Amino acid sequence: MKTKAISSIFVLFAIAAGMASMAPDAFADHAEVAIVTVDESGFSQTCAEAQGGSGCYVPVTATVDVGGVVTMTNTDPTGVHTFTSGTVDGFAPSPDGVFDTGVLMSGDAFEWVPEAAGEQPYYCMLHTWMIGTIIVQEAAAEEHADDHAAEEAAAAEEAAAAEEAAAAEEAAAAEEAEHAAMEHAEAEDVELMVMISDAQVMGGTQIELEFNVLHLNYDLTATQNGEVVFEEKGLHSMELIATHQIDALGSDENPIDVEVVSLGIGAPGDEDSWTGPVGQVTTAKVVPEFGTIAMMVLAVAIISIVAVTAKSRVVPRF
Ligand SMILES: [Cu+2]
Repeated sequence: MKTKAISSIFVLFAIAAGMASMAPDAFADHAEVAIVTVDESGFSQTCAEAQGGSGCYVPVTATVDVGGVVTMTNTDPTGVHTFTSGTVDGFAPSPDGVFDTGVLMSGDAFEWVPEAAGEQPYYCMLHTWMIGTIIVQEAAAEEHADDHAAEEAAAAEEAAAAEEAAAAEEAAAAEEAEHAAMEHAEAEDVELMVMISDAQVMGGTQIELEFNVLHLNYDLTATQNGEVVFEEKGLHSMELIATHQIDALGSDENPIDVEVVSLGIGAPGDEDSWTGPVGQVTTAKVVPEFGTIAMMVLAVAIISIVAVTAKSRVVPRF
């Protein structure tokens, strides 16, 4: 028993040491920097600085040299996230097109090589309270003395590990980044993303749709056992989030199938001026068995009218 207690203490030390080496400063290697997402940052806003948190990305402010490599990894086992360059005002995002990881499933990573010095803000398209900053500096700028030596060593180790993990993807990632840049140039505003979440509310099911665009017109249909339990055509979402109440409960045996079909983006009733992708965006099986408050991400999907949709990661998720 005593041995066990002692070894537990060792484990604790190891964990503490590990955590210390993960302190934000340890990442401040300027040639390479790794940014990760905070666990459960998609469900709770407590990580957000507005809520007094320390940031939903770690480190929340990262520094890298021009020509260096920023590796962005979704390390959150509970959700999907993006690193999208630009700013967000409340729920209204303004992507600036410098980089966009697209939807990163847990464990996915993306590399960005900054080409110009300056401050680059970014956010998560799916959880707009998640924001971070990358400070890009000239490579020759500020090589301070050895007060950072230990940290740099730790960071280098960290970076080496990240590099190893990323090495296999590197060539592909570079190519992908190029494509992504092209895609952005051509298709900035026509990519449509819808995320479906659900919760059990008032004996029924609350469906929450989260969009990456304002003013989406769409049809929403829900069926259970082949019967339509909810059907609304020509819905219009003024905001990035729309909530619908369905008077039925899904279960493992009798799930509710939800389908979202995009009709286009624009003012309601003015179909001729609508833009953006049209067609089925996503479907999801709704089984709200996890309490009344938690929203569960059921599906994330992106459709796009450009030819390079293969690069846009259509990710239906059940
Ligand atoms: Cu997120």
